Amino acid sequence: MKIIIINGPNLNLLGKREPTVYGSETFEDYFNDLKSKFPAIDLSYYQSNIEGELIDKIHEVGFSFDGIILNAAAYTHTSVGLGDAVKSIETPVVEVHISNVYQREPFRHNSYIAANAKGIIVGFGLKGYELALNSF
Ligand code: CA2
Repeated sequence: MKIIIINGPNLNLLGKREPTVYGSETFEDYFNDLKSKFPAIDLSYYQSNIEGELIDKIHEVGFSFDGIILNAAAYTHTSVGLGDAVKSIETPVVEVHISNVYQREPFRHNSYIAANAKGIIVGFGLKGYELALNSF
């Protein structure tokens, strides 16, 4: 089974800034642990701060992979283009957010991804990615 985790803008700072909101573990460390927990899954990881690069990656994997775990970060709340990309592909997408966006500012309550996602996991910290992986 081929699954990719796609992270959006600023998530490259995980573990390096704002530990009270996003925790103190880097995503690279978390990802390596996750890979060793799921040796049977061909798990890859992509991060970009650039909206068009995220769209290109969704197009690239969206007809051949078995699943996409997508944390589009702030673009979740702003990007019609990412929402359209998720709608246009065949691979199921699970939307993940580390924080509980519904406990935060109202602008984080809207998602352009959610309507076309297979499911949504919010507020469980980095563990949300593992929960998403278990859903495929
Ligand atoms: O909770 C999430 O996973 C979010 O997708 C994170 C986004 C935020 O804009 C969404 O509303 C919810 C922000 C990612 C920023 O990541 C940082 C990590 C460490 C330090 C600073 C930013």
